[in-house]
Amino acid sequence: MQKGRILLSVTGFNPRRWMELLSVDREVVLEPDGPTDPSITYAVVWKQRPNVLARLPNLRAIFSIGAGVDHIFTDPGVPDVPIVRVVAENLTQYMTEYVVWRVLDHHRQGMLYRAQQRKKVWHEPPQRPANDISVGIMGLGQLGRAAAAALLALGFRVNGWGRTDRPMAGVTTFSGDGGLIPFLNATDILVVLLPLTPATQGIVNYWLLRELRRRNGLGGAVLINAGRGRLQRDADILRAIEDGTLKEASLDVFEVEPLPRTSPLWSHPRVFVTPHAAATSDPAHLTAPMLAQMDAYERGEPLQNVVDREAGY
Ligand code: NDP
Ligand code: OXD
Repeated sequence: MQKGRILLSVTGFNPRRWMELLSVDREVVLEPDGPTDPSITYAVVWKQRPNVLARLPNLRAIFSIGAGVDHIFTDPGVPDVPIVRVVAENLTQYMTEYVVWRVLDHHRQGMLYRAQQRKKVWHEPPQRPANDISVGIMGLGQLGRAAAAALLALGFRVNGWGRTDRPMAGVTTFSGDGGLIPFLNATDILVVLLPLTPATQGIVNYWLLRELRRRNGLGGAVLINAGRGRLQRDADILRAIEDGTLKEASLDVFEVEPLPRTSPLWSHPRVFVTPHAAATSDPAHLTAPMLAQMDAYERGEPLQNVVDREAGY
């Protein structure tokens, strides 16, 4: 029997490689043959065109090209079929590298040394051991837990905050609204790996940053956000850096992406900017598992990594 067609609906980047690799097993189209095309059984999407999925009668599941799925829900016409998100070793590894890289750079005073080098200054500031620093991970999920394990191996103390209490060996865990302030009060370097949902939008604001621990000798609290830009308020981060609430920040994500050229974040000496590049979705690693899931689902097996639509992630 002929396998159903895949609709590959992507905006913001060229999906050529995704097209090639998905096409090894199924016919792939970039547009359906009309809004009610019966031949489409799966959709693989990144910021799909609004309403393109709404009336496809035989659509069985939607596959997100990313770990996050907020890009799917901005479309008012998302039909009630399962949504599968990316959970993959390769993507997790990229995110772990990013988090470890940024934590170590802040911890080992990378910003100060780069400024000193530009001025040819030979000066060694005080060093402190990793086990004197608490890294707090907001969002102790697939990516947060892997980053936590790597940070623990380096000797950092690690706190984690989630919606529900999910203990992890070696990590001090906090959960829910009641756990947020104690989590922040015990955190020197805050790593944000939350999904963007109605409950988390704008959570990284000035008042939250005020709750981070600022101990003498450590030089101030640090923010690292690789979750989503709309978790944060860019202006609040600038304010916090300017008034000493934060010492430095590493930001991979922004309220508006691409970050507008007029944003003061681009040139701030204590902000490290990357272009939403912490953990890329590599089709060479992700298309085969997607195709395998489609086949397994058609054999009657359950889909893996299905989004909880009520929770929004
Ligand atoms: P998971 O779903 O595995 O983990 C999400 C975590 O956030 C869970 O610990 C969850 O709590 C927690 N959480 C969700 N909502 C709340 C809330 N309201 N209050 C407190 N905690 C909450 O996601 P991943 O780890 O796979 O990915 C996390 C995010 O990283 C993605 O959604 C995406 O936005 C971002 N991302 C960014 C990339 C980049 O390149 N910058 C690349 C890939 C992902 P609980 O454990 O209780 O469910
Ligand atoms: C993702 C992303 O969600 O790359 O995977 O942002």
